[in-house]
Formats: sequence, structure tokens, C-alpha cells
Amino acid sequence: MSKQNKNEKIQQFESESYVDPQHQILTTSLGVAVKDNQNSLRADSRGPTLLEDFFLRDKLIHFDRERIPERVVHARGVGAHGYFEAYPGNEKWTKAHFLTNSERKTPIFARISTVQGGRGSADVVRDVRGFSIKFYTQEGNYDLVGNNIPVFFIQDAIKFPDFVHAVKPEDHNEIPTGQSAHDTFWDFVSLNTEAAHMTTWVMSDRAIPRNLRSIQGFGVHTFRLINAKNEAFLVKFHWTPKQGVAQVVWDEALKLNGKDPDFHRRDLWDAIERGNYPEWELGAQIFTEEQAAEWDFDVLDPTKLVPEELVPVTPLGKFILNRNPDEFFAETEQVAFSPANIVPGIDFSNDPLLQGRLFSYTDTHLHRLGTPNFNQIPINKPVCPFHTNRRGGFANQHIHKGKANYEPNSVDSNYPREATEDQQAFTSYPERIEGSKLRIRAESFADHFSQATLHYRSLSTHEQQHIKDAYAFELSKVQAEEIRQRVVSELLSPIDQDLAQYVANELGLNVEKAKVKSPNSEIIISKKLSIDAFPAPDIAQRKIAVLVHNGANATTVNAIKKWAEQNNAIAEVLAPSAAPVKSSDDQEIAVNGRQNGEPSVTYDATVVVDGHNFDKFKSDGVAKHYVLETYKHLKPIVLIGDKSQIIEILNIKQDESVFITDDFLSIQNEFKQAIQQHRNWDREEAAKEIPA
Ligand code: HDE
Repeated sequence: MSKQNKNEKIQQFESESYVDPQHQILTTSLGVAVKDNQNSLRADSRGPTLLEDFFLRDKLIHFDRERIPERVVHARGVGAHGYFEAYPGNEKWTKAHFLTNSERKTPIFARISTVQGGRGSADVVRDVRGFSIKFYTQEGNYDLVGNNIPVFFIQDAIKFPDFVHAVKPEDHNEIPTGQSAHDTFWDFVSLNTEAAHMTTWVMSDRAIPRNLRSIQGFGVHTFRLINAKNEAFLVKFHWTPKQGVAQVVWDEALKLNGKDPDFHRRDLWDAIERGNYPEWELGAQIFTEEQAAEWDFDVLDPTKLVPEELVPVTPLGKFILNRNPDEFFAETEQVAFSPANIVPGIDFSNDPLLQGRLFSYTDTHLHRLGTPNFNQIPINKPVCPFHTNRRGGFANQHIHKGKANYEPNSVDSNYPREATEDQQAFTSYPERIEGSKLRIRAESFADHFSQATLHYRSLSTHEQQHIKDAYAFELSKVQAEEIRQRVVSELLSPIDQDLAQYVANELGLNVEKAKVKSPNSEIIISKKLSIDAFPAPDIAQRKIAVLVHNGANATTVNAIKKWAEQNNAIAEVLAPSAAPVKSSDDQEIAVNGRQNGEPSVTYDATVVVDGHNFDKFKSDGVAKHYVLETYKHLKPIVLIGDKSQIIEILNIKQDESVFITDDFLSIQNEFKQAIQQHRNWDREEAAKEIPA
């Protein structure tokens, strides 16, 4: 058969396939149609199963191998598709096509993850969130593999395995999952004070985000942008959520992890399904080597950030996540990111942490995905043409045509051949390097505390209080007193005396005077380090629980639902059972869920629409607890009814986000503002009186 005939024949078979998408028939993995998927082949109805049963074998053999090694860190994650659009004018900084062609929507796939826990761990743990984006550009895949925190724990890649061992569940009993509140983590960070700055971030509200739509992203390391004239600029990448940044309170986080361990994953999925597509602006702090040389920190040190007061963020474009994956394993689990995946116009720096990462990711993919052909998996495959001389390997998908698998060659007219000068190819920035070969840490990396202090002092009072409480909570879980003491005296004391004193008091320890003094005494405040600098612009996708009983006013319930819909928010009606309730005028009010099944921690505000005088509500423990918990977690509350004594019954203090009214529409604007603000931080003292 000629080659052409053979191809035609193959196409004919494909088109003859009976697998039409509407009426698919179950088959074996080789396409043999299956008649009975309920019973294995056996000798007589009660006899042994026959080895001959190729369908059973095909099914079990595949099933037995369904799991692949989970990621050694960032095992739990959620992914989504979307696109990136560049703003005009970036050619000043870079020649990267996807950053300079503002006409093209570059497809992206993002994966957001926790670090410490395994694949099945809970979402709302105190942890860093990984935030990776794969840009399928016309010049190859570019991966931005960052975190929601702008700095890192360590300065050199050689320490990464030690750090990860220490933060992961302890070696002897694999406890605790998804948390840093244990001896080995605090032992490590107190013995490696380069972690001081990052630890203040992990103890801050950044590590307990409300949802994954409301986190910032950072490239952490310094990278390079290179323009068409081969001029190079140093950059720090930032991506900022249009939704604003939002956190949970600690008690809420603890409860969420039990009541809905998939809270973040579900929220992202639901938002995308509803068409409330999360959006981020990608920007960069762009500076020169000369500028960097003037600063009192080293931009190659990943435990340091560049305060925006020194270099503001230049917006480069925006990206939107607008499509959920079709299959979790095929896409979110098999996606393979690497900081080494770059395109012309972007380059690395000598950050010693980044340099190690350039090796580690490909190495881990070889183990996790089991073949050097992992880039042929659909989610990892470039969308631009690619022509390599790589051949063979496990699970190779390509059937190459032609003879040449080497370059240069004369058998296939020397194709694929090297790019010429006028074809944009990747070239490394020709940085001049001289010096001796040494295992050494640069002197310019020696200050471990100035920016920890800068971070702490730049936060609002409530954020600082949360950091103090987080250190106290975590250290109270540490068994070894010497580790607790070391953290207080050698990690916290040099950062801030008041912080160290508070934590020491909570743990019954003494604060020794800091042995190390922060060398930078003129600490400035850097405003963008506080979550308060990123308020939500609206109440889109915020969820309101509407608690009802029989006798509730149907007109009010409908008005709230309509109002929420107009504001792109979600109002869900919750009752003692899932059955519809009878309104005061004998109508049926449809119910979205049971109060017991849809806890307050999964909503952003609570409204009570009860019968006259809150009669039913007053005697319903579940409903009362619902409102008290909403109050404790500082979220807005609306009580619709005519009895002001309800405040006394609940034993709460009325404040600017607790509304009692007969007429919902009369407080709609204030309520909207309160939901947008999300938490009433001024309520924190009063909320302490409410039992957890
Ligand atoms: Fe990673 N990191 N990392 N990391 N990292 C991995 O790669 C590593 C670091 C980050 O959604 C692993 O595919 C080393 C910094 C994210 O699939 C592994 C060092 C930052 C993800 C690895 C670091 C990150 C990973 C595990 C120090 C923020 C999830 C599985 C030198 C800028 C990617 C994998 C995804 C994953 C190594 C430090 C972010 C083992 C050696 C700093 C977001 O290769």
C-alpha cells in the first residue's frame, strides 16, 4: 500500500468509528464494544473467574495504575483556563511577543495550590498559596511559577529539601497535615533566621485567604526583561486581583476546614461556572542594575522585596480565568510548570534560589510524569509549531516524517535548522561574570530582619494583632520549650519588641533583648504590603445566607434575592429543613438548603427574615448560632423584624454592619457597603465575647 493510500485508509477508519459523541458505546481501551460491564467472565454462575476475561484485565490493570506520585510540595491545587491580554507600549521593556502584541489573546492555564499538605488535604489551612500560570505563547510556553507572598523562606536552593522536610508533617508520625504549627518547622526557621521575613507573611492574613480569586501573585525572584535593542531591565513580577484581596478570620478557617474542606476549590469553580470570571492585572517593578546597586538590600536575595515606594508597579496586561477544566487529572494534575520555561524577551537572574529551581522542576516532572515526553501531554503542549530531533522515550506521541533526526543534515535539506538572525530565537543575556568558584553566601544577603520589620510595621493594627495571635497559636503547638524560646528571642525580638513581648506573654516565656539588631533603623512604611491597600470594588460573587422560618415575609425574601442578583451577588435561602417554608401570606418560599448543611462560614453575610417578633428564630438554636457565628467572624448581619430586643436576645452589640429594619430596601446601600468591606474589624474586641 502506498504511503498516501495508507493515510487515507487510516482516516477512513477514523471516520467510520461508531463512537459518535451523542451516543457513545462503552469499549475496551482498544475500542472493542462492551456488552456487559456488570459481571466478569466466569465458569458457570457460581464458578471461578476466567483469566481469559480480557475486558476485566484491561479495566483492572489501568485502575491499578491510576495514581501518579503527588507533587512533593504544592500537591493540593486547583486549575482553570483563561487568557492573557497585553496592554500597548511594553516594547520599551521587552520583545516577548505575548507581552507586546496587544491584539492577541494568549491562552493560559493557571494552577493555585497550598504547599504543605497532600493532595487530599483541606483548603483553608495557614499556608503559602502557589500561583502558577502557563502562557501558551506563539514563541513557546512561558511559565510564571509564583506564590501569593512576595518573598521566600530561604536564600539558596541547596536548603530547599531541608526546609520542605521541616515544614511537611513530621517524619516519625506524619502529623500534622497542612500546617506549620509543629516543632520541626519552628526549629528550622529559628535556626535559619533568613526565614524571619517570610515567616511574618505566613503568620499574616495573607496565608488564610478568603478565596483564591482574591490573592495577589508574585514572581518572587528578580528576572530580566530584554527589548528588541537588547537592552535589559531587572523586574519583579506582580499580579493583582481585580476582586481585591480578602482574608478569613482564624476561627473561621479552622471551622471551614471541617465544614467544607474544598471551600477554595469550590468557590473558584462556582465563580467561573456563574460567569464571574476572576481577573488579575499583570505588572512588573522595572529597574536597572544601577538603581539596584544603590539599595541597602540585594535584589538577588529572594527573602527581600522591592518596596513600591522605590519602584512602582508598571501594568503590562491582564488575565482572566474563564473556563473550568474538563478533567481534573488530565489537566490540573498533569500540568507541569517550570520557571525554566521562558521565551525570548525574558531571562533569569543569578538569584541562587531561582538557579536551583531551573533544575528541580524538570527533574520532578521526570519522576512524577514518568517520561521525558511529558511536554507532549495536551495540557503541557505548546500551541505554536515545534520541531525537535528528540526521539523515543516512554509514551512518545509523535510520529515523525522524514529521515533526519540530527542537525545539521543533508538528507532532509537540513530541516529543522537553527533560526537565523531575523527569526526571533532565544538568546541568553550576555551578563559578564568573573570571580572564583566558591560555596559562599554573599555578604549583601546578611540582613535577615530589616524587611521583616518593614512588613510588620506597614500593616494595620488588626493585621498586626492577627500576626501576634498566629505566632502565639502556632508556638503553643510546639512541644519543645527551647524551640519556643528560640523563636521569641532570636526570630521575633529583632523584628519588633512589642510582637516578641506579646507572644512571650501568651506562652509564659521571657523576652531576651534582641542579640541581633536590625541594621536599618530608618524603617519606612510600605503601604502596599497591607491587605487594606486592595479593597474589593463591588460585591460580585459574595454569598448571602437568608435564614427563614414559616411565617417569613415572602416579599422581603424575593426583594433580597432580586437585589443580590442585580449586584451580581448570591442570596441563598436556608431553612431548618430543605422543604419549602410557608410565608406569612401563605405563599411557598423555595429553599436552597438546610441551615445545618450550609454553614455561616461559607457565606459572606447573613440576613434573618423571620415571622413576627422573631418568634421562630428565638427558639431555634441552629439559627441563633448561625447569626452569632456571623457576628464573631465580623461579617454583616441584617435582622428583618420589628423587635429591637433581638440584640439583647442574641447578646451582641449593634454596630455599623449589624442592621435591624422592617424594610430591607431602606438599608440596601449600607448593607452593600458592609459586604464590600467584608469584615468589620472594629468589632473584633466585642466578638471575643461570643463563644466559638
Ligand atoms: Fe517550587 N517546586 N521550589 N517554589 N513551586 C515545585 O515542582 C522548588 C519555590 C512553586 O502548580 C515542585 O512540579 C525548589 C519558590 C509553585 O504544579 C518542585 C525551590 C516559589 C509550585 C519545586 C522552590 C515556588 C512549585 C513540586 C527552591 C515561588 C507548584 C512539584 C530552590 C516563586 C507548581 C513540581 C504547580 C512546585 C521545587 C522554591 C513556587 C519540587 C527546588 C521560591 C507555585 O520541583
